[in-house]
Amino acid sequence: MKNLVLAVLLGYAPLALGHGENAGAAAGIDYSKAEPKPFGIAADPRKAKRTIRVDLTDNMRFTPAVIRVRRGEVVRFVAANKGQVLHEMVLGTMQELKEHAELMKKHPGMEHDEPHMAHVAPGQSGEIGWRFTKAGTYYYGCLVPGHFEAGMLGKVIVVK
Ligand SMILES: [Cu+2]
Repeated sequence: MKNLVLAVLLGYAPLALGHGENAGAAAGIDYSKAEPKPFGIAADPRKAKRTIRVDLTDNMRFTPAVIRVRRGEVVRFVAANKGQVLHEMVLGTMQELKEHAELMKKHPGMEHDEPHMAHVAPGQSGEIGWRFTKAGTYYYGCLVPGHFEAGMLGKVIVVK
């Protein structure tokens, strides 16, 4: 398993450069046109009353791995990559993250950038502004091939 993860990491490494310029998904987003998702809607991080910093590390973990937020509050996530390889923070339902992780395995070079995700080069940080519109349990995962499978997953508990 370890070798597999390593092979995947090495295979993916060159892409890290391409992603490097993306300091945060929040840049250049027109929030008035944000599309509602089952887990909420993109929101201007400048309107957030709360910033939650999440560290992304090469042991395939997010710290913190559990976050509690209030329904309706705008949250600014700052995803800081403390590792040596590309990581990402992608918000979603468990089903969406699983489907997306499968897609990433089939198309490792797939480039996509949406407001609910931040691709973060080593040593950089990315930003996501989000409003969770429904109470429930949602997730954030790293969908760099191999990372999600290795357990790079966190949980957002949205309370009323
Ligand atoms: Cu990762």
